[in-house]
Amino acid sequence: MARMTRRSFTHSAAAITAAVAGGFHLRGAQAADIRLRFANNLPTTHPLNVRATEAAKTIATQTNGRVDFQVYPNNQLGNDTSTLEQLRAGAVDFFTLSPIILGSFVQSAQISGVGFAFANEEQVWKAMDGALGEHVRNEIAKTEIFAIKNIWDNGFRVTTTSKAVIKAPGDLKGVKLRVPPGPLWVSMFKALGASPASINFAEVYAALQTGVVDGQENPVVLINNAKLFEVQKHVALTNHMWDGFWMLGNKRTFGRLPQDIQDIVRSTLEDAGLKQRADVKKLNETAAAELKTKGMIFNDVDVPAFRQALQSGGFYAEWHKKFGDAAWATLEQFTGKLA
Ligand code: X2X
Repeated sequence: MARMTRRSFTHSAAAITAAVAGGFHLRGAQAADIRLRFANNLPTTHPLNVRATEAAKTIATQTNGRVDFQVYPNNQLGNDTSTLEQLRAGAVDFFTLSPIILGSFVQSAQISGVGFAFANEEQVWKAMDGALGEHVRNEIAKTEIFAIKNIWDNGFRVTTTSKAVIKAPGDLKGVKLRVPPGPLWVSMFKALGASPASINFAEVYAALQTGVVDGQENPVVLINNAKLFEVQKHVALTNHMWDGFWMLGNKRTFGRLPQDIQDIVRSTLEDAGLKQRADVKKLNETAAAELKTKGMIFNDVDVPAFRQALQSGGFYAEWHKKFGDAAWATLEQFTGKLA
């Protein structure tokens, strides 16, 4: 190993100090690597983590090893509430988060989660890859974070319970239903007569297992992947909202990367989002059948009754006012008239 002179030591120490202070984390004594930490709340085997891990390999290859895109699944760096704060502070560099949980910070981001708005995936992607997604990304960009286009997919959310069978809004009366920490969720399930409890996904399995809550709501792919069939019995096919995951980044950290690296990271994550959507779509074809073999009991619901309950409960009027006429019109451009 070459002996280090006092002068060269001073230079190297200054370079390392500057690099670390600048948020670029050097690994060992090799050429300056850039470490980007990506956090999320999903199981390692979920398509989101499979595609993120694949994207990390692509980024490493395309940057000749200069970028180490590190994937931290399953709330390893903290729950959603905590990780959003870490992202804003730059302690985490990327984070996938539901638009509706993001709504606790960027209110207008929740608009893609309005209850019973989208009828199918075709409407969702036209909106999210079109004017509605652009509107939300522009709102997010006014803060210290930004969203990569091509939102990743979670799916249409259905409602599961341990005992109650949910067929119409009246069946939700008094049901202690876990919802993610997002204002729109609480508002919607209160309007439907349930007793919503905001709990981060990291704590959901235990909350269901111990009976702290009676039920929760998530897409069937995630119910299967997160093994919620072990602690839930009934699945009401409410499909009450579509949900996704914005790939969010810290603007300051990303902006300090060389332009060629920014371009590689951005395009790789955009491509990964599209591949992840296709994976979820494929898994959606078999998830319900798999859950039935694991003992879950499915039932259809009276969707018009649910929409009517939101209408008469003032839910649509409340959120139309919160989002504003222009954004609401953009939403209805894709969903049709909601209220
Ligand atoms: O917390 C949930 O239920 C989850 C995993 O679907 C979201 O991130 C919104």
